[in-house]
Amino acid sequence: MDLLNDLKKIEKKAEKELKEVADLDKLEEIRIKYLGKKGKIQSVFSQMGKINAEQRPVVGKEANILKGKIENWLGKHKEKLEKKAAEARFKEEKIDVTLPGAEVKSGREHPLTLITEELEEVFIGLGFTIAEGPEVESEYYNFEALNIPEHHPARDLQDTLYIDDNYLLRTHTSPVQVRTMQSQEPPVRIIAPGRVYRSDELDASHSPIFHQAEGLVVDEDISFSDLKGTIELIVEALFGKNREVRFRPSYFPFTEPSAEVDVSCIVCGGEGCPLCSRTGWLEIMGAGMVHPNVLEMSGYDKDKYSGFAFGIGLDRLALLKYGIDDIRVLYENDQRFLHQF
Ligand code: 2NM
Repeated sequence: MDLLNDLKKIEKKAEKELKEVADLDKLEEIRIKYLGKKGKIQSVFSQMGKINAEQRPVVGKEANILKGKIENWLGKHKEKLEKKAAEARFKEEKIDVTLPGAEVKSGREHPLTLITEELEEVFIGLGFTIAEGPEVESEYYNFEALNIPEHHPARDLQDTLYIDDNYLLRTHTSPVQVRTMQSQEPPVRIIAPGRVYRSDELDASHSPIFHQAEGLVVDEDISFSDLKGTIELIVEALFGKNREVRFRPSYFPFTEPSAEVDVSCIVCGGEGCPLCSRTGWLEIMGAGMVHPNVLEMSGYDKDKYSGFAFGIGLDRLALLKYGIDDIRVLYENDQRFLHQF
């Protein structure tokens, strides 16, 4: 048994193996192999009992020296490998701060939202309140309470989208006005914007879903001149000071008298052009004095109170205002269109 010779062999082998180590896991393996509790150095110490007494301190000293050497090598290697690993990581994680940032796309308000909010602002300025109501309505609120008789064509399946025998998708926002009259006494000054539905095929000028804002004013001594004054203010706020307004006699079951309201063409100013079909006028709303039957059915005293009401189509208004010629773009949500607003 020559433990000194064993130590020399161990040293050579350890030195060779350490040179070949490429990663930290392998390094730990080697540490255990040489310096561990069952390692090669320990095995030399374990065999000391078998050699003669004078040899023991010499072997012990050499074994301790080798142990220190291997520890030292391991430490140096560890440092080197850690540095290499860090460098590789830095290279991988390198950030080019000169690259352009990722674009954060923001949404826009829909043109119909813009028009609705603009209109609401104008009416709030005139002392109106915004009123809302259900889109699924009963026949009573959508037709009967509005003086639309049983066999009126508007009630026809051809024009109205029915849910069942009693319920339908509201064809105008007037039911909101009726609900308001039922729930509060005059004075009433409300505007009801919202979605409405008709059984129409989709084309450039029709959509089965469209948008309306209907206004209602009820108080003592409300006259047609109040209606005219209010509408002139609205037209000025929406289209500017230079527009003419005209009222043409018309008919609605829920108002008497009734009128269509035209504004001088926003493109030609009245000369005549393709937008106004060469008439010089654009029809922008319907209006009238609330029919006494409607006031009465909502529980108002028709001899004490009178009122006016009007309805504006918001889709057409948006098309006019933004110079668009096809209603469908309002419902397709094409980002290239929406991002222009
Ligand atoms: C219009 C035209 C004229 C209208 C009437 C009422 C109510 F509920 F007070 F009777 N609300 N809206 C009305 C009047 C609507 O739309 C073209």
